[in-house]
Parts: sequence; C-alpha cells; structure tokens
Amino acid sequence: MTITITAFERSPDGGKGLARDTRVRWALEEAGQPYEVRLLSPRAMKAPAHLALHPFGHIPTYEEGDLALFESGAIVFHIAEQHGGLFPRDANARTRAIMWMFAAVNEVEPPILELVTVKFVEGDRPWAKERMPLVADRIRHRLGQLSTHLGDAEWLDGGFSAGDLMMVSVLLRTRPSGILDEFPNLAGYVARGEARPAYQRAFAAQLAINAAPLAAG
Ligand code: GTB
Repeated sequence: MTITITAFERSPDGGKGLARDTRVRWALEEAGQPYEVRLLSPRAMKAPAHLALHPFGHIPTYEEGDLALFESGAIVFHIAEQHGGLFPRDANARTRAIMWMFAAVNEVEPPILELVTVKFVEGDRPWAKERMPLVADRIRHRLGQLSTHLGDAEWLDGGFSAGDLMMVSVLLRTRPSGILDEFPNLAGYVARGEARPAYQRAFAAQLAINAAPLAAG
C-alpha cells in the first residue's frame, strides 16, 4: 500500500529540515519504506480537504490505505511498530524507547517551542527582550539534565531507536540559537543522528523540494 505524507510546499526554514515532516521521512527511511509526498500551500493546509485529515491544519499527515494519521510522534510510533529498525526486540527496551519518544515531545520540545514563539511571534512586543533569556535558560536547564543523563553514551538507551529519532529531531531546533553547542555531548549525539544514511536521505528529499523554484499559480 502506498504511503503518502504531507509537507510544506515551501518550508519557512528554506530546507534546514526543521519542519516536522523530516522526522517522519527519517523514520520511513530507517524502516526502508518508500513514500509519496503531497505538498501543501498555506491555503491548502487550512482548506476542508486537509482539515478532514488534520483537525489543526498542520503538516505532517500520513495516509496508508484506510489509515489516516496526524501528529508526528504518533506517525513515527506507527512506522516503528509496523517495520523493523526503530524499536528494540526486547519488550522492556521497546517500552523505554516509547518513553523517550514521549520525553522528547513532552519534556524537551515545549521550552524549545517557547523560544520559537518569543522570537518569531512575540518578537515585537515590548517585553520580548526581557522574556527571551528566561526562555533560553529553561531550555538550558532541560538540556543540561538530558546531557547529564546521556553522558558519553552513543544513544539514549542502548542501540539507536525511535526515541533517539524523536529526541535528535527535537534538539535540532536548538541549533540556530547556539544553545545546542553549549552541550558538546548533545551536539555530538545530534551529529550522530544526522550522520545516519536514513537521515541524510530524508534531509536531501526535503531540501530538494525547498530548494526547487515554486511552480506558478
Ligand atoms: N504536534 C504536531 C506534530 O508533531 O505533528 C505539530 C505539527 C506542526 O506544528 N506543524 C507545523 C505546521 O503545520 C509545521 S512543523 N505549521 C503550519 C501552521 O501552523 O499553519 C513546525 C515548524 C515550522 C517551521 C519551522 N522552521 O521554519 O524552522 C520549523 C518547524
């Protein structure tokens, strides 16, 4: 059955791979699954056809036969469950990989998203300059805890898993701020994720779209 995901027709990051379709592409590449991409304009993302798939009008979505999903973590979870390569065989280790997927989106991603909000949405408010360092410090606090936990391990819990895929994807969003480089072991962890051939293919695929000229109309 054909797998179809949705992505920005043109990502606001210009192809840095920070939009959330990249993590889904990465999971599909790790799992060795071919997929098609439906590109959406800002208008199409809020049109009834897409809202029927995604109630919040976002990307990514995932369609396969009569299954339709939204929410990148849920999509990566589904891919990891259906195919090899992203969950360990051992039942406890698999559950811990799922735990790390939740930790990525519930513990680490929220303060990072706050920084994006204060920079790009609230940047012109009179209090934005004062708020920014507070938000940056909340990220530092969380990354410091993660850095201590990771130590000099290669991955979060033994071999590479969907937990690492989600965590690396989330951490990548801290790189433009420079905060990631304050934690050399996390910067190395992210670099190991990026070096994976599956990530490279996912990154190249989204870059090809974002570097191409937009079709007229
Ligand atoms: N929790 C959902 C998930 O994980 O799937 C969040 C989905 C989401 O926020 N999608 C964003 C979206 O569709 C794209 S990824 N936004 C369109 C809209 O709000 O109308 C977020 C994103 C956007 C841009 C960058 N960037 O330019 O660096 C990075 C990440």
